[in-house]
Amino acid sequence: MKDLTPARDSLDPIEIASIDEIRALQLERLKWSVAHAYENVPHYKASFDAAGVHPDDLKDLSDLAKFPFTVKQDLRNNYPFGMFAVPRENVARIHASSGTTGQPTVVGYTEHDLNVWAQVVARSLRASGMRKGDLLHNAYGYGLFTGGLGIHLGADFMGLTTIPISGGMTPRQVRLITDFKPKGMTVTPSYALSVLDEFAEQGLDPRESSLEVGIFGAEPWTNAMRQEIEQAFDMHAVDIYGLSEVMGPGVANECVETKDGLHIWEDHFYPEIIDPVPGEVVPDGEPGELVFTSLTKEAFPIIRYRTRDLTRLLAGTARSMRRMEKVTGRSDDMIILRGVNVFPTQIEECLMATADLAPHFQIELSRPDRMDQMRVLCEVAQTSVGADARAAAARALADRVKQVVGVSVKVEVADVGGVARSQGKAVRIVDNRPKS
Ligand code: DLL
Repeated sequence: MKDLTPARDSLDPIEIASIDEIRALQLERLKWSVAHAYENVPHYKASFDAAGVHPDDLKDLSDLAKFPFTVKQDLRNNYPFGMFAVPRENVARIHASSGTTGQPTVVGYTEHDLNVWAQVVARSLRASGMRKGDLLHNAYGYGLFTGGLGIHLGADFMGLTTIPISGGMTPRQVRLITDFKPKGMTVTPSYALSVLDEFAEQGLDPRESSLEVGIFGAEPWTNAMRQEIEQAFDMHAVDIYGLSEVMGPGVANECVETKDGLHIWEDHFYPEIIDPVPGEVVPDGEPGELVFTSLTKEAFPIIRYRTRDLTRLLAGTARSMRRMEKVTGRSDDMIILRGVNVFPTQIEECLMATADLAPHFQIELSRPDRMDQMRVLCEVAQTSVGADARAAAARALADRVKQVVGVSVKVEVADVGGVARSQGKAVRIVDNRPKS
């Protein structure tokens, strides 16, 4: 794999500024952001007043802990535009969650916000190894989802040649990668696996493709998956994180030279980690739920938003800004099976360590007789894997899950193609338990 480390002098100066300089900038911006939210969004005025805090109480960064959290339900209660802090005419763009599990959450951006978004995505793409003039295959979905258009903004800002292919039509993805020869690909890791399968389907060797880096995010994925993808494509695989409520992609990104967690672009997004139950802030290094406060957003300021993503904060390495460890999962996706907490990423790690199995999987939960049961549906790596090897792989995976995670699961090994493929975010859990 090529060395894609960006030149030090190509970075934004703040990426490598001193911690003191970063903290001073954050405090100044935080004061503005909290006051902006309080003065212009009735929800924040009501929630700060109810908690007995006022923007003037914010004298130090640690004072943020006195302010109330914002949760997804607050956004739903203010559907569609109630959380906007500027007149609707000044909102240049709207994005929204798909709303498949309830009311969609709507977010807005002023021209200025779009410009900041472009800058942080460009910073992320550069950290991933992209340079002005490079070709980018952008397979994140275009539309209300922030993935496609968010990456596109940053790619335009840094002067890339963008192929706005969006998700889906997998044979065409492979065809255009082969014909256009992009250097980078932006896509969810699960869809990257579908693209990988399609290379094999077309009799092409992905290692011979032009791709030098894949920039993967929008869903949790493990270091074991990174190794698998890097090996299969002979390219770097780096992690990009973001969420629409905070901005979209480009809130944090790994550096290609270190791949040791995602640097949070802290000059725009202030992170905290809390213990989810009492909601207390925990020190850096401790695991917990990630909480974000926007520092510069005009249209949709967000104060102490509970992401439900579980990770921890670590000191900066390749950049001065702090890193977040690869996300273990969302607290919503945590399965409690007979008292044991299980995340799909743990199953992914066990799967990747088991011979003869492909990296695709889905978890099915059922309750046949009052006890919850978990079934892992996966598939053989190749059609040539015989019945004995298949049974052995199923046993090996069940044993590994028992040993590493501590739960008994049933494993079903399907034929190649037996697990539903994702075209964006993978659906990892199918819950067939009766609703209580
Ligand atoms: O998924 C934004 C995005 C697009 C990020 C493209 C990266 C690339 P939402 O649809 O609002 O926004 O979903 C946000 O996805 O709270 C996490 O649970 C999850 N997520 C996003 N990036 C990662 C990642 C976009 N790198 C939710 N690792 C977040 C793990 C991620 N989970």
